[in-house]
Amino acid sequence: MALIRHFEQAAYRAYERGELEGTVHASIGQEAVAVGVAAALAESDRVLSHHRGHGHALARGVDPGRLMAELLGRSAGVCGGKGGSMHVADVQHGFLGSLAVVGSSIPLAVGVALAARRAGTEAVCAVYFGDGGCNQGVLYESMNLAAVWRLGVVFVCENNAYAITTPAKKVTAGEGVHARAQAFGCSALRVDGQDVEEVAGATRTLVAEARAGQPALLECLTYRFLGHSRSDPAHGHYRTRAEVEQWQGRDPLAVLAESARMDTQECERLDAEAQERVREAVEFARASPRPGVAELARDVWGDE
Ligand SMILES: Cc1ncc(C[n+]2csc(CCOP(=O)(O)OP(=O)(O)O)c2C)c(N)n1
Ligand SMILES: [Mg+2]
Repeated sequence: MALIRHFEQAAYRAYERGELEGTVHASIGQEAVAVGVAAALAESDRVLSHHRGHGHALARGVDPGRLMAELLGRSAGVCGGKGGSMHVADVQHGFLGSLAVVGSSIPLAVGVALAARRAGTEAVCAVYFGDGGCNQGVLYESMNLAAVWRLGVVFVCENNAYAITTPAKKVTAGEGVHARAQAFGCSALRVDGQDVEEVAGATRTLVAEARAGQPALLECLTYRFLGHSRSDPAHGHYRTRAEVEQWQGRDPLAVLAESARMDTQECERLDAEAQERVREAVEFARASPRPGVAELARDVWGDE
């Protein structure tokens, strides 16, 4: 979690210096979802993500240097510097991709789980999406197919209460996405997304079910501490400063640090270690050249 926090802070600074083009969607405040879910997955499992996906990639074991290089558009990046912040994939780590079109990674997870079944493996596919993504119709086609074919999909909804400026509560009918999943016969749990141990525990339960052919959904109640993307201030017009501060009082790193599992010295050591890894990641990324024109058409077709 500390690695994700420092990494995204560094990405923001890189943007401010003009080293990172486009924008950055930081998951600061939501680190426990990325880490809790990843902790419950096996190495052979697969992950798909969305536009706010740096944390999901890092939690999955993607190298911070190669991820930072991707964000800075350098050829040492995991996608050769041609994907950027919102299009990250690292197949070797089972991170099959973050996709910027809201909801678009969800049906891919069903396909990945079907492929795993056909290959005779027990691998599951976890797919992260937001509360905005949960109102895309494709989620329900995906749940339906996963349920009737009994596929190993774990749908992970990161409910951070807003889709850009739209409050989830105003646009989500019924009791929420976990209740909708139950209507399809999926197992579903709703957890405190600020508590990494609670997220990991619930994910373990659901992953075991998914491996046995019972698709599942995990709804994590969380909050992004910063704005939607780099251009949105942390205290946008759509949410009050008091609300932001109340959630900042439930910082996932602090929640874990204050739990009986950690002591202050260990937290400080891990934080310093994470900071150093991010410093090295930025250095590594900067040392890599930008992809040249010759690389423009490479990776467009799978067989080339
Ligand atoms: C199909 C589609 N519509 C609109 C957008 C623009 N857009 C980018 S992020 C976003 C909000 C997504 O909200 P949510 O799913 O809750 O994720 P969060 O940003 O809160 O993590 C929107 C509407 C998009 N990328 N794709
Ligand atoms: Mg959201």
